[in-house]
Amino acid sequence: MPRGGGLMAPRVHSLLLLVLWTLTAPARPGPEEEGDGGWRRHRAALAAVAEEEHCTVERRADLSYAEFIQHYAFSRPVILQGLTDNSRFRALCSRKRLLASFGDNVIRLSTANTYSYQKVDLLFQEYVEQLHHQDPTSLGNGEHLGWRQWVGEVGVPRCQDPCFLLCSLLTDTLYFFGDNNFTEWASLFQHYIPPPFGLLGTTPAYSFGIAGTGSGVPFHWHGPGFSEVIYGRKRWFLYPPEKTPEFHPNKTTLAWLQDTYPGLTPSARPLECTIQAGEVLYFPDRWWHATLNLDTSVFISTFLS
Ligand SMILES: O=C(O)CCC(=O)C(=O)O
Repeated sequence: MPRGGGLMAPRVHSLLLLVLWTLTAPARPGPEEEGDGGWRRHRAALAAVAEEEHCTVERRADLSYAEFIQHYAFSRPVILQGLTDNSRFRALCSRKRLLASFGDNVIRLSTANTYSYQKVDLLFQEYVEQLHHQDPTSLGNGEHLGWRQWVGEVGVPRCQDPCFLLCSLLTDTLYFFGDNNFTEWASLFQHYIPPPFGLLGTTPAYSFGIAGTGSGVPFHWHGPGFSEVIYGRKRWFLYPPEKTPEFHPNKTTLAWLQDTYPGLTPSARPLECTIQAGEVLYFPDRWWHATLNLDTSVFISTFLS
């Protein structure tokens, strides 16, 4: 009998060990991740959360302020390229450096639902650690894409109140974005160079965020602003103010993408595009928008309010 017992063939045994290792190994930066600042991409996410087939938001390199005002500021979104160089800020936002500087900070997470104001306080380090254990196919609110495929639409288990925090963390409904303590994070924010385009009568205000693959914010609207991706990729969906989207405020963007988006006629589709690291999306006043992080993403918005 081979050493190690005859219950399991050695190849199966090695395969099982490999699967177990893949599931439980902590995220370690490898050479391929250095460009990601250590914000490891979740391999399983690739099939679940994909980029759009056609980007329908214009990309403009070297846009002048006059052109911005004339063609976009009050009328349509645009993706700005090459306007600022935030490589210093980007280096400071690597996983390792953020953890070293801010790991012990308490951060405030919000539920990523349109009309919910649930807040949860957590150590930044704990939040970062659980990002790598989030399931990119989670649909939020305790629902899971895998469960749906297995059990259909009926009888899908949901998180109940007593397990709210645990379920929310596991099912990706909590989001670190906005609610930043500007005193504690000032040493980082002072290195960010915002897009150099202001709007008369508005003051810029930052919101910094880090979020896991498959997470995002469902449709909502507010004043105009810019959103820059520092690491990762973020897919945006946008509708003009007069075109209220079909969506459920308590469903995640991923659930909307699975359930609603495929049934939209071409004319009912939103403008959409995936913003890559280093790009900046501008959204005009009162435009509806929803987001979906295709990777673990680090991002910063400049709201003009
Ligand atoms: O970046 C995100 O995921 C959310 C951004 C957003 O919805 C906003 O800026 O209002």
